[in-house]
Amino acid sequence: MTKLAIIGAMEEEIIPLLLKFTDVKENNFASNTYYECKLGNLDVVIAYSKIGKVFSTLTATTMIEKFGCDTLLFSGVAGGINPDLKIGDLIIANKLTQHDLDITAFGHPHGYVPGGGVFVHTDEKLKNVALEVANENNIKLIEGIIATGDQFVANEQRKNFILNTFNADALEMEGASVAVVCDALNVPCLILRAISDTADMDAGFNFDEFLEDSAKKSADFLIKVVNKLNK
Ligand code: 4EZ
Repeated sequence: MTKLAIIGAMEEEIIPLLLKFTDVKENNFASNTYYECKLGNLDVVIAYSKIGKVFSTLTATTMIEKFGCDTLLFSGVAGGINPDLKIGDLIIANKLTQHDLDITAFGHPHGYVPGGGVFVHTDEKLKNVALEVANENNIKLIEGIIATGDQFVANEQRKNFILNTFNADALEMEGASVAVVCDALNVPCLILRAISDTADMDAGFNFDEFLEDSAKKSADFLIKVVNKLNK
């Protein structure tokens, strides 16, 4: 690892991260701010992409192609689907899908387009480092499927569709697009999320209440992963 990218979707998701790094320099590019910084000798670039698949694709691609990052970590919050995931709990994706990608009219499964696959996988080694960190620190971390789409899900019907179609454990709006970029460009990635709500009719309310706390839980865990990677 020579340069590490850390992405969140919202400012709230990267604020607790930025505090941990030194020599922070702002670099404005493509209508966004990239924070170039250091952790000891390690070069790190941090940014929040803005919400959704398009903005997160732009940010992930920029991190890799413009800034030369060769490892990518995403930190943020998600809606829980798996009933084992309570607000504040952590999940890492072993694979992700775009739940709103739909050419089923042509007989294809949900999440599939020709040339792509229903699921995109994340890096096994990074995932194992995260699982080790969880183990060593006695932190609950679930490994599972994350479904991504350009919708804030706040109803049981959509949530159940995503559960039944993809067997997803959590849902959010950026993970799969970032993972697709990393897979295509051969950059190992880790998608980490802390639960802020359970994508039901209380989701909007819960999200507002728990965004800050859960974003910090994800950020604090991510820093532990970064420290282990940087040893
Ligand atoms: C998107 N992020 C939510 C951004 C919402 C409001 C101003 C995560 C997330 C999420 N995404 C948390 N809970 C969710 C849910 N129920 N549906 C979709 O990545 C911004």
